[in-house]
Amino acid sequence: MSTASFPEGFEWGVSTSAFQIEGATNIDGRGPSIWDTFSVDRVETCDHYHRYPEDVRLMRELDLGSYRFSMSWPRIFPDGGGEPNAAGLDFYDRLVDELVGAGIKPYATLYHWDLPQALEDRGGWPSRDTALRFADYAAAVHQRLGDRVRTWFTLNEPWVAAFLGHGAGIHAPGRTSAAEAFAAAHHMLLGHGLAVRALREAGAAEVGVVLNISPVMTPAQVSDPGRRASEEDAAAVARIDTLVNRQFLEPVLRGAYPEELLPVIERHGGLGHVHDGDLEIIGQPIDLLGVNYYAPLVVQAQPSEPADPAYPGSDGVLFCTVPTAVTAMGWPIVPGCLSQLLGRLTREYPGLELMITENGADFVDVVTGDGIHDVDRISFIEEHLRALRAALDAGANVRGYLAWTLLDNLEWVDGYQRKFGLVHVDFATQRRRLKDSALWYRDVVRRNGLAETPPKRPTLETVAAR
Ligand code: PNW
Repeated sequence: MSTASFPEGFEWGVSTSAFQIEGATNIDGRGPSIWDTFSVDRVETCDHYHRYPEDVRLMRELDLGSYRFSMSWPRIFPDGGGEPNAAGLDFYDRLVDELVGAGIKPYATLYHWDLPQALEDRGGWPSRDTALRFADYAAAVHQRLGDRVRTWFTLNEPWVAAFLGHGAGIHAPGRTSAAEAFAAAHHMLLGHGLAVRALREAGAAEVGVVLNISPVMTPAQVSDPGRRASEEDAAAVARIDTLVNRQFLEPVLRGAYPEELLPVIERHGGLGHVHDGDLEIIGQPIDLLGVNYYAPLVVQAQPSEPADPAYPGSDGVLFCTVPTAVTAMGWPIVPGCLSQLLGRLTREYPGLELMITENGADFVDVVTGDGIHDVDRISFIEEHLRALRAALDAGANVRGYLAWTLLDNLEWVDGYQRKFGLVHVDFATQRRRLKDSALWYRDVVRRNGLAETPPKRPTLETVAAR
């Protein structure tokens, strides 16, 4: 096999999430979510709720074989419980039919951060009851869609939802308590485990979870991964790795919290929310781990540094910026980290099947009459696909790659300024236009791999000449 081609049957697609694209927040019985409450921006976004046939056609046009979308819990349970809202289920029924009709394999995510506000009002994720309600929700949607959706992801990026939402307070629901963040994380994990059980009992073919895995390293290791860190820096790296990665990987894949995390939770509200038997539920076998990778976390020891509220117990750790290329959001671009992290998962959890469920970048696109020129996005994805190819060579078992994302959309607190789409959306008219990256990605999909020689990065003159 040439270095640029991918294994036969490798899956190519895109990911999206309900709150970021659907709009239509007030119709067909949908209740408010914590993001409707928290968002300062308008939430109509891409109106995918009404335009899904066009969006599925776009995916078809790009020859994509797989699509990960999320379901809006408050469409199905507007009040958090009781009987499911049939009109909400109908929407996903239509969407799944449209996908299957187009030959696109659906991957459903049950929770991409839009908790029903009604459940937040009853305590939200810091309350154990939310985990039980999550399992009921999983069973209800499976009952309606399980004949066509084979693969179910429970949670998307529980670290972000728990710690940015309850620790740092920069995501919904905007709480700022380390104790609540750890309790929320545990109840999300418990909800995952209970949902896995419910889905298996209902006969689901495959079940998994999606984690944001950020390789953690010192500034020197960004350009020289083999570089040895000082003892202090290595300890700083390990602490952050435990909070972001191992806090979720270890319970799900080994049924236990990392030993070194327990005293940290103990110091922030205690372990009272962890009941006997919880870790057995959380650690039930899964079929597939979804990996979202954007950027590494770069840290070093700095004794005077106070803890960052997104990382309780991180006092003495400095988060660093490094002189690498960055995306418009300022996230460092380090494609090699993708190979590194796939290698690590393969080594530490042998036999685990992986899927890249998000990878992509926001850039300022050049929008002209003749097209949308996003060379930076093409280079970003191209370089990450080369890193993924290297990881496959080294033995990682990766089923597919889903780019983030199909459409420019509502990027959470950053609103509409951030552009992650392969497809440009004019929010005034809802007109969709394929960007250069979409056309380039279609070639990758058709070829099942990259061109032997990377496309020459266009210079300013060649962009202007087009
Ligand atoms: C992911 N961080 O979010 C989400 O799954 C998407 O919904 C989102 O649009 C995409 O990445 C781009 O941001 C993240 O601060 C948000 O570490 C924040 C972080 C990581 C991922």
